[in-house]
Amino acid sequence: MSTTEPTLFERIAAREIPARIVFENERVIAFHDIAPQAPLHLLVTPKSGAYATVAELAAADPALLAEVVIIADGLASEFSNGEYRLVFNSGASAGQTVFHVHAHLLSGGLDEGSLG
Ligand code: DGP
Repeated sequence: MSTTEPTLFERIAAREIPARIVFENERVIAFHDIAPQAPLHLLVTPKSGAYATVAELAAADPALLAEVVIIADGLASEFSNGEYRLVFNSGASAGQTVFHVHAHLLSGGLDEGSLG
């Protein structure tokens, strides 16, 4: 039995912490970022916190990474104009603060100069 504490996003998926959830299936959940950096800013993440970074997820379960990307694409069409930036911060010095892999889906009002 693991004694690892649940991650923040596992706690959101378990409804222990409130969030504006917009999508959920067996393995993936998406919700609004608490501090949006674009008119649409969703976090799309595996429900499991087993993978800290996108590279860990890609190595361990590429199909799940592909599912995250395809779901993000659909949400960009559902909630915005279908065009988006998909960002995975990897490592603290790159701005990662939650070590449970997640895609930032940013859409609307982005231009070439903004990094999201
Ligand atoms: P990153 O810096 O890439 O690890 O992104 C973490 C994101 O998580 C950051 O944009 C803010 C967001 N965030 C942090 N705490 C919460 C929370 O309690 N609820 C929601 N919805 N988002 C959160």
